[in-house]
Amino acid sequence: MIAAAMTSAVAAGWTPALADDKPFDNKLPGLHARARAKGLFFGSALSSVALSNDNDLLARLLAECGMLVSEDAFKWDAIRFDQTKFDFSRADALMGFALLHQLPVRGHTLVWHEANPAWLEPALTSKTASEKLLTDHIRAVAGRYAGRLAQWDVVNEAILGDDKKPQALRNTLWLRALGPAYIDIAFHATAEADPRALRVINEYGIEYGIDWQVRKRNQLLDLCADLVARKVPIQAVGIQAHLDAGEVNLDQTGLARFIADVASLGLKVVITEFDVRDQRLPASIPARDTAIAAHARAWLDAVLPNPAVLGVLSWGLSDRGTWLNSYFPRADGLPQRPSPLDADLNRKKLWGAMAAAFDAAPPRIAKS
Ligand code: 9MR
Repeated sequence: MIAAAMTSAVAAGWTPALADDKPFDNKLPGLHARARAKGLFFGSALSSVALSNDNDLLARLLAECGMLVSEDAFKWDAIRFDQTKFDFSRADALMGFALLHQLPVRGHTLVWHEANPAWLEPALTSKTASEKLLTDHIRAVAGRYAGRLAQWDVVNEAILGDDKKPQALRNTLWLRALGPAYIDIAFHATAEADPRALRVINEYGIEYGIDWQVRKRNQLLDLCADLVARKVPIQAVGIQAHLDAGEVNLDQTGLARFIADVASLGLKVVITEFDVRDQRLPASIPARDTAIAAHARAWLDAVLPNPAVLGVLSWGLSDRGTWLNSYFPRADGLPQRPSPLDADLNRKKLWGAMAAAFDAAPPRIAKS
């Protein structure tokens, strides 16, 4: 029922609480304040380049965000560029900024098939060597920031049914080296190194009601159920939420059911990399922004009601520097508009849609 109502609202060009195209006042309370009023949080990813040279963006981040995640600094290729040395300079810079401003940080990510240094896969010569490399890495990285990170994406993007591996696992360097046990090893090592950070399995492509994504939801659920049954210390599912405003199959009912199923396993949910690409929409900026905002609102309205959902992080606060212009370029060459703030750091309709979605979310009831 919800799905039908929202689909027709989107089709009708419905736009959330916007009488006209006037920008929102940047002095109104930020997205985190709106989320926090319901017991949720809002945060954003930040690149190391922006952290070191974009003070205007940093000022807006402080106004909008209650959590930070680095786009790059905690990945293997940042910390382990050299096999014999650890380089924590970028991660430490983010931690320093966050500490100064008392902002919680999520760590992203300890295990991924991308952003690895070239030396890594050749070094995975045996199960013993591979397990040692993985656990040593996790001990060093999660151990260094133990007690100071709110969450860890322990395993990122583990599933790809097309690879035809057991449990629909993606055929990655870690799967080849250790088999499915790499997931268990990573979660156990993280729990030992930093027991306080929420341990997340993070995934994309479960956002919509299209065939491969519906399959992926079930594959992820099965994987989580298996991990929980075997007492692997997983605590939450991260839904990346790289949305596509040109996708018509929002499937709110299926998405809400997926989240309820995750919650029934005793797991929390975090929306980890929210943004809305628009390469399938026409060029007009007002029309694009309206469609993006409506799409985001419809999606968030399906997700936020479940109390297992803890909060939302956008993958970049502003349209400046978004990854999407290189990964999903528009045919007309125009920059994409996926973020709550535009490239001049002004609040867009998407900002309004997100704020309104937080306002509409049921309050989380604190357990006494
Ligand atoms: O946005 C990130 C980009 O700047 C990096 O070059 C890239 C490789 O490290 O990773 C991008 O972030 C990805 C994230 O880590 C995992 N989910 C998909 C994100 C977009 O590709």
